[in-house]
Amino acid sequence: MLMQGKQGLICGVANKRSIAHAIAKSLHREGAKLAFTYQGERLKKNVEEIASELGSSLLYNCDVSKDEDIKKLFEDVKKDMPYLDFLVHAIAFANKEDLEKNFHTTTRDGFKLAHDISAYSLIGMAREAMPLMQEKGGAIVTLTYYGSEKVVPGYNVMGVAKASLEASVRYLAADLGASNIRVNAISAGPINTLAARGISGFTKILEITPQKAPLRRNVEVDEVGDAGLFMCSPWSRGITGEVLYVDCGYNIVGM
Ligand code: 0WD
Repeated sequence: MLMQGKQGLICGVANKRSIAHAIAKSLHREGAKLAFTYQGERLKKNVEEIASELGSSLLYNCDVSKDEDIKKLFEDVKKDMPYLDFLVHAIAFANKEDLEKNFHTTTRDGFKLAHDISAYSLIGMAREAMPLMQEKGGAIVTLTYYGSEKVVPGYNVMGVAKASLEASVRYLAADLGASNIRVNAISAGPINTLAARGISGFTKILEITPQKAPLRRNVEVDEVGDAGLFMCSPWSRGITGEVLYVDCGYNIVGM
């Protein structure tokens, strides 16, 4: 019961396959109290069901592309939870065509959208979460992918947005460290989720990874869940500004 007496907010559950769901399950298993966001009515029912299975009825609507939604989210959270020990940010989005065509055809609007939702949202959320974490300290965890460092066909603008997200993790960690708030990213190997299916050639990524990864397999979502738990827990209390790879070792291989 590593997380007994700890409470936090999970953002980015779309359905049972979501990485955010796996992290929530691991946190729940260790006794954490959870609250969830959902993105609009489209996903409310899914998130409601998942929350209830994990003993939670704390749900908040939040579209992270809207400043007012982020502000209201943390005002509402504060009424239910006067402090937060952790915040899980598992949110990303890019236009489908930007994940299908050649990277050089990315439009200004597509570039802005991917960065706004996939990278800026972490900054906006961290800023609003800060007052709820300042007193006791806290942990913020986001999700990234190897396509931020190396070219992965089809990942395109999302790779550039993830590079921005990882840099934001470091700058946020430097700012928030004085308040004992840690900010880290988990770089997960490919997992078959709703978001992943939007990437053209994702099936190929799932095929190629086990051929090269030292563990000779793809990562399982529950393994990312447990790494998320670790990053939210006191066991990682000396770690901030870091990217932790949970990818069966794929990132260390040169050829
Ligand atoms: O292989 C993978 N699945 C990997 C995912 C490998 C490495 C990293 N990741 C990252 C993703 O880039 C993302 O940051 O993990 C994070 C979680 O993604 P996921 O679990 O793979 O995908 P999914 O279950 O689809 O959850 C992402 C959710 C959205 O779902 P959909 O598919 O409906 O877009 O992000 C949320 C939404 O729930 N989201 C938003 N939430 C609030 N406001 C917004 C928004 N504007 N846009 C997307």
